[in-house]
Amino acid sequence: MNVSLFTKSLLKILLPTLNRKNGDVVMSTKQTVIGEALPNMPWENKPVGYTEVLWRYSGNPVIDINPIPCAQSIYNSAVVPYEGAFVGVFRVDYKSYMPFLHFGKSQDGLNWELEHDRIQFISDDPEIAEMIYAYDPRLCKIEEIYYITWCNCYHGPTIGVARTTDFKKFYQMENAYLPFNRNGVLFPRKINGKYYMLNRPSDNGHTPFGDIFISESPDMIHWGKHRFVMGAGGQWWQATKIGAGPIPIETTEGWLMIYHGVLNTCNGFVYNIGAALLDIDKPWKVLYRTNRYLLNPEKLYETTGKVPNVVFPCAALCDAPSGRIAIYYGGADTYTCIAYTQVDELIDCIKANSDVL
Ligand code: BMA
Repeated sequence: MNVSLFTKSLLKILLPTLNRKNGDVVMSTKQTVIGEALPNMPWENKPVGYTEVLWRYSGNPVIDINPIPCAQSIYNSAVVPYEGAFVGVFRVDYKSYMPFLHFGKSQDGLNWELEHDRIQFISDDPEIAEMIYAYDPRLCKIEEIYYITWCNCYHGPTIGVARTTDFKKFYQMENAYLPFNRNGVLFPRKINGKYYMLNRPSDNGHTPFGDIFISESPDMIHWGKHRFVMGAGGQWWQATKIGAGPIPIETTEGWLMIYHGVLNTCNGFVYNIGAALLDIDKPWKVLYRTNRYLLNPEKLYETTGKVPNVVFPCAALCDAPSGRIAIYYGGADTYTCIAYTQVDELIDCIKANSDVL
């Protein structure tokens, strides 16, 4: 029996546990998320009468426009639990509109203390270290190391990779791919002894196409065995391009991958949020995939800003026992926002509204 099957069986036997569904504590015979408890993560119950499976934090946006002196906006950013609180790597668009990465910390995941200077990555190779722009970071803890992946400029956009253990020194590694590529999203553990990263080959501009692929690595430096995961197409909300969002969440039903899907209209792109379940041991195999969006731009902080009509998820916090999930997403390329969901409700919704293309 492999490790993940063993973990699944063990969880099924050992739990009942306490589940908090929509805020009410209920006895449950299963825990769907395979992960750690995070009882201090941001949370708000679903508003009474609200029927959608993702609901917005009532205090959105959590980071408003002109947040620190150098910045026009902070959005599409990455957050993880760290030493009993939360830390983040943030996409900061300067008043030149050039984006760079800044570190931030927070006691509650809502109120952020943001560094005014950008992260200075340490690298032995000046060619790799040259920082022209950096955006859309993801943060992933694998075996006590925190990896940052982001859209990095190396003769065009590709996936930059760095690691840290203390959020003080950040070591930049090799770029994962040749240009052009975006949305590099690591899995939070090795699978069959290898690292895996979702990614989205693209072009040098506002790419009018894009499918999700997965790549394998023995060492986080050399990436290969590229496999197709899923493509744009089908329903219009995801017909133009798609890209992985937060670090996938391990569940007894597969890897929960929250992603963005893009509609092309006569007035430009519209970015929405959907979700899929991927096979635990062969994550390039899609088990279920939403045929409708789960969140679309409709609030002012999503429809009005630098780029109107964008909701773009890059991080998620999860409390495994209760299945609570907080998704951090960018609104209108201007604001940092949060939406909440509960894992069992979300998985039921994915399964009930699925078309695997
Ligand atoms: C994508 C990326 C994101 C951005 C989105 C909408 O191509 O550049 O950073 O949020 O476009 O503008």
